[in-house]
Amino acid sequence: PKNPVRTSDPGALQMLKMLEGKNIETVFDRVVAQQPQCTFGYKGVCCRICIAGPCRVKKEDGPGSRGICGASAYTIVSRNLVRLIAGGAASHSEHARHVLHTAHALVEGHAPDYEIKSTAKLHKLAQRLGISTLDREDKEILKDVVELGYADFGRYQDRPLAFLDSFMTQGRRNKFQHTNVMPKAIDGTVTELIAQTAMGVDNDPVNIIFGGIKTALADLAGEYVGTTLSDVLFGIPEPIVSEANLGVIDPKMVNIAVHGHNPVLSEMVVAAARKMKAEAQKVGAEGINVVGICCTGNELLMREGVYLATSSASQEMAIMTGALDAMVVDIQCIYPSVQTAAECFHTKIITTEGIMKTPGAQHLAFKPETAMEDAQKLVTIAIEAYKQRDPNKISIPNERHKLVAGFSIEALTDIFSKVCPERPISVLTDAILSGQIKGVALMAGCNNLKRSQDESHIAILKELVKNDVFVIATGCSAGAFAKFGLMSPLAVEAYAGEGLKSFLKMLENANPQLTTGLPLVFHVGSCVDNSRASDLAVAMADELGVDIPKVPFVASAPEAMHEKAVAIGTWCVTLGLPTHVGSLPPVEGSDLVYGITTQIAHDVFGGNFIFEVDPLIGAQKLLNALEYRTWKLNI
Ligand code: BF8
Ligand code: SF4
Repeated sequence: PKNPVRTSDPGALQMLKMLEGKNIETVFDRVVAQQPQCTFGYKGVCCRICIAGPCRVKKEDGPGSRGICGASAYTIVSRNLVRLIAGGAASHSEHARHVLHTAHALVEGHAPDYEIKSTAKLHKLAQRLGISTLDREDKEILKDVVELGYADFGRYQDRPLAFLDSFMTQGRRNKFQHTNVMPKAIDGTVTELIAQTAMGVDNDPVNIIFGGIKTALADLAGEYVGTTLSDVLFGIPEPIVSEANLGVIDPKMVNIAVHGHNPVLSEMVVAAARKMKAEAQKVGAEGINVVGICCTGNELLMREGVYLATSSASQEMAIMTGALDAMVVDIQCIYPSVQTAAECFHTKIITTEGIMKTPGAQHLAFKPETAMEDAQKLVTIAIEAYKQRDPNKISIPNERHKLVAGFSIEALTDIFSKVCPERPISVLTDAILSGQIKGVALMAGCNNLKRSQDESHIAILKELVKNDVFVIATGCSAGAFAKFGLMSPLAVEAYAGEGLKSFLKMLENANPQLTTGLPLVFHVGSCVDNSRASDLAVAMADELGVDIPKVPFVASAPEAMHEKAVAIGTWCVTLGLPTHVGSLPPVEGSDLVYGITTQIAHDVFGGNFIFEVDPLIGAQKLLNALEYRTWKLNI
């Protein structure tokens, strides 16, 4: 490897070392080959919205300061920015739509392999949405929930999105109405934003950004659909012990990685693998080892305790162990390069969704109607591939760490309720008001190789917990902590400040039923499960009797990369959270747009972006924001 310094993940580092001298290309080579990156694109001042372009803002003033149509820097930067949000919202809602279709097939009797796993979640969800549960069959209730979900995707009437409105504080509902950003439909809002930002339409940066904010809220609604219905179908996560990093790939087993996002597929692969152990043994393996990558890995880790092999930037490394027999992918964050990497080994890449194919990879269209049959076919492909393994090519990093995951808000509330059954969330808010802990931080988002993989996630986490912040994590940020051994009770002693330590100890003492200690950082799920973080912020606001902008709650995406992360960051700000981003989005080309996202947003919504690439300074800014909010609450 030419550039091992681009990762700090101990498993990936070991893998790169093992690859030395073998002519295998990785993302760490390609990121270097892309340097220097185009500064126009970097600052957001390259417009390719119509084919008169590309137009670039080249000068401070005169004709060169505008595009051919006359669009100025603020128009170009804001349009580009909000189109990222549209991409993110489209992605999350595509995922959610798929979960919804599966639930629909279930109620229609066409998906015999799925069930309503959590009646409790179904009833809770229905009550939130105003759907009657009294004397009704679960399937009838689910039918109404699904219909409301579908209506949320395609509504034309003027009423707020149910999967957003029902989950918010009254203060946020009013705010969204007054500022005209309450979406009425998910699909319609995404489409409207694309239309709004087409050539020759909106060129007012404030109006464009408000369109982006509305779309980010539609994104949050999609996340709510995804999380809540996944809980109904697959269960509400509960504390669970597992392990993470490349060392979970077991040379004695048939190894199948599930990679992507959607539990609708990956849950079935796990179920099929559990049934097919004997088939694997027939080819000489000890059994079948399903491991997760990226967010579908997080979904399975949370609900099934499935090992997390790795996260976004090191996804190719799982193949390079030489012991991965198949990688089953669905949608999002799957590098096109996984197929190229697989061609150097025996690994089979199998795509499963109509909108996600890869030249050279096998495609098996996965359908809810034939889910178990499809999943068994996928497992069979892996078992067959196992026979083709080349023992000389196997090199698995000796790196795996124990962890505790599974902290849905229901699970956290349950833990708090052992201290105070009447008002569980007051356990958290009282600890903040008394100064025992400093507030709550959501750590989320991707890897972005503008910095060394995982380095910023780890640096910020350490800084926050040292200063007694209660940290929850999702997505590849959670993946980073898991891979580094920081999501374990053992890490508490080493890294938590005294206040956080005593708070966790108090919770453990009140919860003797827990078979494991509490971790340093609480895994709340995949990226769609950032909706769980929204739930926690809302619950804290309600407990404190204030709106979210007053709650000592911050968010950070230290290595944001995907369009989805831009959408999430934007709704975090709109909910009223100070939101740190450690990889600069393309906004520097317009002082006005930069100012709107970092300052004006605060005046309107009470939250704001904090763009800071230095992780320690970023962490300090988050701590300052928490301290300020707690001080205000206490006066
Ligand atoms: O949805 S954190 S790199 S895997 S986008 Fe992707 Fe980013 Fe990872 Fe999950 Ni989220
Ligand atoms: Fe150029 Fe305007 Fe077309 Fe953008 S929309 S590419 S600025 S002419």
